[in-house]
Parts: sequence; structure tokens; C-alpha cells
Amino acid sequence: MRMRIDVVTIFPEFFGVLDVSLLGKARQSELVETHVHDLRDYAAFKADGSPDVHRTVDDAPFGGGAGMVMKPDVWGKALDDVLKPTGVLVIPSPAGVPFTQALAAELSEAPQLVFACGRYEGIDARVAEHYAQDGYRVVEASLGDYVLNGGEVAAVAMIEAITRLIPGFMGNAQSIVEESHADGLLEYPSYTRPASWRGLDVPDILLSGHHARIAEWRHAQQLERTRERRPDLLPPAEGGAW
Ligand code: 6GU
Repeated sequence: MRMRIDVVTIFPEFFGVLDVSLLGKARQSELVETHVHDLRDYAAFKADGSPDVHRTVDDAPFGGGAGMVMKPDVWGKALDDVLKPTGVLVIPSPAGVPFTQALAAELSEAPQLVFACGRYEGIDARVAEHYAQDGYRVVEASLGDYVLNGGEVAAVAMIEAITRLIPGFMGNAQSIVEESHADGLLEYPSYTRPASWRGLDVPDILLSGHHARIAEWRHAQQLERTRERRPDLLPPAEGGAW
């Protein structure tokens, strides 16, 4: 089944990046189609039906505070138009749940993903609430603990992480099984020729031809790296911080 990805954004030109790289390949192979929509196309009229020459998409927050909030009526028109009955609504947000490999794998099985890219201080919270009430799966997800100016960069990262998991997309399925995070550990270090470079030698074990011992060494490297760099991924018995 072909996946459909829709993106709603006030910066549609940003998504020209989808035409290049791995994603371009997935689209050429017809495993995924992408459609980018300009949110301002849904802002031609105000909530009262009168024309809005400014095509306003944001307003001041109730309760006061810094920044602007994106208007629910404009988002409602856009999403009513774009979301299909089996679609999943993805809202990139620094206040979302962590976007993990497991979440990417789940989303790679959806018939349609709609990315709602918010700018400013986010989208009026009733938008997520409304579509969840209407029976849609709504996922507010964050890339990590830092703040971007808007959802666009995050949406591109999520789209790349998701589409490469669509069956038939990657040339080598084993490389997905072995990569970082697929088994909850960071990936082991990799080396290629020359065996000696600037005084640094490739570990002897990798030149030995002992496949079982190489697999053991790589697993030990995964554990060591994960303990060192990401103890939050490991249980305490493995030296981790669970
Ligand atoms: Cl998904 N959005 C924004 N605006 N900032 C982020 C993020 C998302 N993930 C990390 N920082």
C-alpha cells in the first residue's frame, strides 16, 4: 500500500528538500507520495465569514504572555480538507512525546500522515483535542530537548525517519535491523580500508574472519558506547540509568 504524506505549513517552499536525497528515491519508487499545502490558502476569510486580505494565521494568546498562537479556525479548515478518514495527525512540538525509532516504525504503517507545522508559540491546543475527539490518532511529538523556530525542520526529520522504514524502501533490510536504536542500543563503530590510517589501526578482531567473535565484539562495543553516551537507554544492571 502506498503511503500518502501531507504537510500543512506557512512555508511550503521549505519542503523542496523532499525532492532530494533518500526521500526522492522513495517517491520515485512510488512507495510514498507527498503533498504540501500553504496554510494561508485557508485564511482568506475570517471566522465571521468576512474577507481577510492579510490572511492572518495567528493571534495573541488568551491569558497573556509572549508570542503568538496559531488560530484554530484556520487550522480546522485546512485539516478538514486534507485529513482522510484513516489519516494520522502529527504535530511537531517541543512539548510533544519523544519521537523515537519505535514511534517512527509505528507511523511507517499508516495509510496517511498529515504533518501540521506550527510556528510561533504553537497551535491553539483545541486543534489536537478536536481531531482526537473525532476519532483520529493525534501524535504531538518532539525531536529532543531543544527549541526550533517551528515544526518544519522537525517534520522533515520525522518524514525521513519514517519513510526509510517503509518496506521495500531500503536496499538492505539487514542494515535497518543493525542500526542505532533498532535494538535499543547505539550502533557499534565501523571501519573500512585502509587498515592503518594516520597511525590508527582497525581493531585486529575485525580482520580475523571469526564471525561469531566479531559479532560478540560488536555487541560489547554497543554496550560500552551506550553506557558512555546514553546511560538513559540502559537498565541499571548494564551500568545504565533506568
Ligand atoms: Cl518537533 N518542534 C519545535 N519547534 N522545536 C523542537 C521540536 C519540534 N523538537 C525539538 N525541538
